Amino acid sequence: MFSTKLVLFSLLVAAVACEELDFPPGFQFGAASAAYQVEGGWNASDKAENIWDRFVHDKPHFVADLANGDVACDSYHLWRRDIEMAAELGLHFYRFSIAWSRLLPNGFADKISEDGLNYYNNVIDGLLEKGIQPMVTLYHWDLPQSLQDLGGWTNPLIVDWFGDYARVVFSHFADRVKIWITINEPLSFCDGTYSYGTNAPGIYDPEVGTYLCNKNVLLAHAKAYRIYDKEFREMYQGELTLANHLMWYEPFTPEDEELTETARQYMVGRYSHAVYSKEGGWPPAVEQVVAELSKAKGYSESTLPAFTDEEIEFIRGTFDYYAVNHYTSQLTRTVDDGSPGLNVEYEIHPDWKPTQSSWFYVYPEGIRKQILWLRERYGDMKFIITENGYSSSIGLQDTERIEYYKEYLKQLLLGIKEDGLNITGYTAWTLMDNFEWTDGYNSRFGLYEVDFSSPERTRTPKASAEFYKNLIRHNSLSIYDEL
Ligand code: PSG
Repeated sequence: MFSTKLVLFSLLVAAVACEELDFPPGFQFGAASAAYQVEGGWNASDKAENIWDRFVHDKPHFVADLANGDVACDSYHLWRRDIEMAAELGLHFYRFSIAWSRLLPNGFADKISEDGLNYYNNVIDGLLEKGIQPMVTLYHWDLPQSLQDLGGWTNPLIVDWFGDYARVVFSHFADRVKIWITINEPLSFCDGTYSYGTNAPGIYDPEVGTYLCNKNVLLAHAKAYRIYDKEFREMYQGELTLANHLMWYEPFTPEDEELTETARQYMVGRYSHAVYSKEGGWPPAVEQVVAELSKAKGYSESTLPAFTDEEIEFIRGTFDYYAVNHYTSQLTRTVDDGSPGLNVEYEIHPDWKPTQSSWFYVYPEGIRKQILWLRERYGDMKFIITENGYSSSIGLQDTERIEYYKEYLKQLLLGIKEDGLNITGYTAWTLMDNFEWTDGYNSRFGLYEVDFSSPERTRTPKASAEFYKNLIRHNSLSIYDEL
């Protein structure tokens, strides 16, 4: 009798513990990729050159091992296998991006490539046949070179070029694609290009280029959103937003909190405030930092381009959810040297484990804190994790990657259950090893290994693929661990 009770009690405890590790019913799991990182076929059919094609061919020394994405995973030819992998994992959705210069070889909407259309129709229809929702990114860094030659993201005309491109995409695919990301991680390509010169097209112009790109990206995103609203929403009922790169900044000591918040506004608010905040426009802290920097350079006006009232209204509220790309965190420490601008130093906590990527240390709590910060600043809304994953050089027995996924997913569960965060989906970066930008093929993020030495680009599931598949099947972390 006593022992029966005990057994029943322990079962009950176990069941409750299990439930704690369940994701809400209907939670959506997916995996992501991006056109330039996987497709290859860089000059197949009438596809035109884009800025990454030009960058890797003209400045190969910018990329580790002089690698490039000419062939990459050859998904331009092997898309059937990609869909098979997505189905093997049981993904609810697959996030991929459209290569602008494959669909519109001139960059402009005057000519649409038949082969480009066919390719993306095949991918979309192939996914839907397996019951997998396509989640489509319009722009994942591969601007047509023809548009770069006209000034690219620093030319305000790009707002219309992007709008025209978006309209072509929506009119051909919005009948089947219901979830959209307009632009992926503008911080990475605006700041990456103009502040650091390390992202294609590698033009160093930190005072002017970065902020022009920043402003035009926000307007271009809003343009695509408004076009969807006006011409497509009623018919297709899709959801759109832009995806931001979110590094969590944690104060080194409580005294560092004030400048840490300025750092968050500079790195996250600069690409979020205009869209998600009640008042719109630039975050005041960013206006102040750039004004100070400009003054110190001897300019009589700030190099942060102002928004007109119309522009503020045009951008404000152009979202249906918040797309979270999050990998890592940094500690911020105030350096009181009286110099203009943002006086902080970034550090890594000694307990945070390094990964294969130089910028990337493991701090699982960061993802929960980051999303709580977003909710506090911009209000309660729907969050979808659109990228999260782990980089290593280890092959098929990738236990560290499984550990990473478990820990970060647990933090999301805590955010959902204890903080009431409205997180409805999670996207693993990435379906398969691919061209990791300037890190080439050294940093591997894939659930599937790709053999880049074989012309077949053979894909093999890693241990993490098995983990992810089980997680999705049970909609729970309970089969692995306790909280
Ligand atoms: C994301 C986050 C950081 C740097 C680069 C990225 N960070 O926290 O310092 S790039 C982002 C991108 C995708 C990459 C993936 C991994 O959208 O294309 O392959 O993350 O770097």
